[in-house]
Amino acid sequence: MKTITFLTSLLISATSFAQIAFTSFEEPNIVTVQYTDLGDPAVAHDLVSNENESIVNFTSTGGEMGFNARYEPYDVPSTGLTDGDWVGVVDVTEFEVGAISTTDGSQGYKISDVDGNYILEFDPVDLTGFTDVTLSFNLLIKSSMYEGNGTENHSESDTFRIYVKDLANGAEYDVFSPLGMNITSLYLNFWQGGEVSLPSDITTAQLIVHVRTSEPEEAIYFDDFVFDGKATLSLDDINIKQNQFSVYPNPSKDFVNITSQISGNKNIEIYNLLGKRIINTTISSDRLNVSELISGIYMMKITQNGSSSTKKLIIK
Ligand SMILES: [Ca+2]
Ligand SMILES: [Ca+2]
Ligand SMILES: [Ca+2]
Ligand SMILES: [Ca+2]
Repeated sequence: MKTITFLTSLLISATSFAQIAFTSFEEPNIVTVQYTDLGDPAVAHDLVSNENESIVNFTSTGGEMGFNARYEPYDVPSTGLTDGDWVGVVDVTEFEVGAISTTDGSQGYKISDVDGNYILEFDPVDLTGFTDVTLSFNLLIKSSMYEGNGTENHSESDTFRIYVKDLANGAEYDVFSPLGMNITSLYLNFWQGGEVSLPSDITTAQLIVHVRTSEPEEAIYFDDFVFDGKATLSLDDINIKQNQFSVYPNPSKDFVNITSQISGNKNIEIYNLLGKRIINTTISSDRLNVSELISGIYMMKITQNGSSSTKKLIIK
């Protein structure tokens, strides 16, 4: 019985298409209370999920991708999300969407009335060992009242962009980008699906959604993000290859994210170019505070579960 299982897995792994990462926004809890940002709308900041309000951030538990939301003000700051807005994970069957049959499940993500810029960043996706990677999605653009062509940072220049960032070099690839267009011309008011192929040289991809809107009826919904690809190795070999660490942003300034494909504490040692150890710490999350480091080049040794890797870290 064991032998058969082994052979089967070998055959499947030879050229199989596999789902690499996905979210349908079905795992986060639903709270049908508007989100109110308690931060300063005049300055850019990470958004924090508030108790008993619509969820804007989600930590992955191994199934759907996690995501974190940020806010950036207009050039001349407005109220942002401090006035209470429908943003975050919503039950689309309870909202004014309709035509949900093309989406999966009942939940999606809604962004409206930002009065500034809303940037939703998803967990990095390791594409090592995959080729022919595609990203598919569903979206709905409500209202036909959007103003401007999205090229300026104010309330009469609404925009909505989905893109993938290559975390190894910062390159950005548009998935859905109306740059220079009035998004009224893209007004859908019903769910519409899309799929794009990603460049073959991306190893660590981050999905990002950017929305700039200024009215409650200027609402964007999206759902069903799926990274698919062709596995070039056995899934076991991919797991081994992916058990490396991603470090970003790099160059970095106040903090650096150190991610790996396995969970557990990571020991981080940072040395300057003279070989002097400046930092020696253990982190349980991905984020390391490096604000005490002065500008320059450092070597960072990351150890997790007995395996180590050394990477160059540049501090701006
Ligand atoms: Ca869904
Ligand atoms: Ca608002
Ligand atoms: Ca507007
Ligand atoms: Ca508003």
